[in-house]
Amino acid sequence: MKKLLTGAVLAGLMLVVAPASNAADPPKLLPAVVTVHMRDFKYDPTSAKIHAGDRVTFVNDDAEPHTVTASDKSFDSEGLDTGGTWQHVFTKPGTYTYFCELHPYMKAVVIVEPAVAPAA
Ligand SMILES: [Cu+2]
Repeated sequence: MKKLLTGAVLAGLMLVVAPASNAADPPKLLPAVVTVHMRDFKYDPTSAKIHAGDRVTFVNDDAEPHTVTASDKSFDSEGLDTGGTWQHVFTKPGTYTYFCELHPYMKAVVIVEPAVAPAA
């Protein structure tokens, strides 16, 4: 009788423990690596959503030079020739609109949300 009870308790524990351990898996926060291309006089994508601390790489695929210039001048790639790349780490949450100084009709935005969890 005692043995049966122990087995039943153990089985019950395992049922409880198994789903709990799955639920306890922490969401993995990979550092986002977002790339924005400059192509055909447009930024692609025109809207990128990231988290604070993420880095964005800008790549000029056009035959013309472009810049990545913040509307508030908080960052500026200066001229990027064909194939040129520039990276920027967005440390503060906010909405950052930017444009090309050479072609001001080129506009896009990076939306920086607060970091979800501290990196372990
Ligand atoms: Cu341009």
